[in-house]
Amino acid sequence: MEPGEQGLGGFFEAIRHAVNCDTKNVVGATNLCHIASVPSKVEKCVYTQGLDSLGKDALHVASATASALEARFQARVDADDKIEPKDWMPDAYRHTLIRQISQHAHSEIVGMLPEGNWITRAPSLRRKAVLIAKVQDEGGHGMYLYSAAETLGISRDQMTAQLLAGTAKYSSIFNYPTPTWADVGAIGWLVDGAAIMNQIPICRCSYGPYARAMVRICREESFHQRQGFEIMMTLARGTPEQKRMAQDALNRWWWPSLMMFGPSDAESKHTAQSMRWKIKRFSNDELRQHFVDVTVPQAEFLGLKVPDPALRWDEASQHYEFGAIDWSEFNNVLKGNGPCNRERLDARRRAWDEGQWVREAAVAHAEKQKQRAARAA
Ligand code: BYC
Repeated sequence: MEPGEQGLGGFFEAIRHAVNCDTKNVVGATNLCHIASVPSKVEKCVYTQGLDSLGKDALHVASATASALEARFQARVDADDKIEPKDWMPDAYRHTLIRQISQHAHSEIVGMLPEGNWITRAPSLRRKAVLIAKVQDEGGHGMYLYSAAETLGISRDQMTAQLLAGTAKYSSIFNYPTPTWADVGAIGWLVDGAAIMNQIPICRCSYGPYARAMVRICREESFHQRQGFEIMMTLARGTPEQKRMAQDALNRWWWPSLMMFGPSDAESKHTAQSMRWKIKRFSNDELRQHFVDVTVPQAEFLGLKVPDPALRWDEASQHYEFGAIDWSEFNNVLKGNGPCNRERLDARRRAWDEGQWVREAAVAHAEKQKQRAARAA
């Protein structure tokens, strides 16, 4: 049985026991680095750059009706076959993937900013080295994801233009500020924790390039989550002032982290279709609940209090019940009115403008290499 086939609890349980990781017995760790049971065939393939908007199937099915093509496509999805870039796929499937993968890529890139804010002020050389490596990892994730989206027929320049024009979304969570060092811990613990909860199921997404990109990303996110938890543990066990800082960061990041999973299932316009296509394996609410169930005991281990007076363990359902999410805040952030929306986009626009000479130099260098090779031939 593969991860994802045995329901949410069983899925994460399988991950937990898949390999003998050093975090296995640490109460406070999420243990989501255990993704060895991701099918190995997923890891063997590489991206294809040969784009063809109709796909190889089109050569053989000129007379086939659209519904026959769709039925065959859905049968492949149902059989857990991977859909590859040159395969026939419904336009709506292609557009859904472009939307989700490009939003995901933008989130990784914009997500470098809140933590990048602390690189120059990290409290020790060790913390600085780790933080630089983490932020660099997020940049790498963005690159894999832009590459995965490109296999669907959109260019990196188009996606960048959409981000800079403010027409593309990126995760709501990165529109919140990081005023203290504890925010770096809270982001690693909660934001990366929520991200891997959401992203491990994507390792089994029906679209091959996206699924394969997620394997490495999840392994790295798992390390990020643990480094964040370790920062929180150090602060929580430090001076009263450090503990207050950790609690304050938890107070500010808790609710936005729950919002990361997206609107409630009742309000989610894409979930039902995305689950039929196996782009998503679990609904927003299922993943959010699982995050709460896993994270509340971690907060208790840290000696911190989750800022939710309605939070209580329900013996009958074996889940935590939690208070109502303020969806007006979420919608406001999505509309561009969060505390840092403007600042984040300004930073990306500045980086694009200031990187113009690098792009020009790279093109000039490639041209020079080409001419040199032509002369040598
Ligand atoms: N923020 O029908 P729904 C990271 C939008 S970065 C903003 O449920 P779907 C990291 C949604 O796009 C990881 N928008 O949509 C990096 C849709 O709008 P459109 C980021 C959101 O797609 C650095 C509308 O609301 N993770 O790990 O079925 C440092 C309706 O929603 C959000 C991903 O990108 C949101 N939170 O489900 C540290 C994961 N939620 O497009 C860490 C991949 C919803 O119709 N993405 N919206 O205009 C997904 O899994 C899914 O796209 C979502 C939403 C669960 C996010």
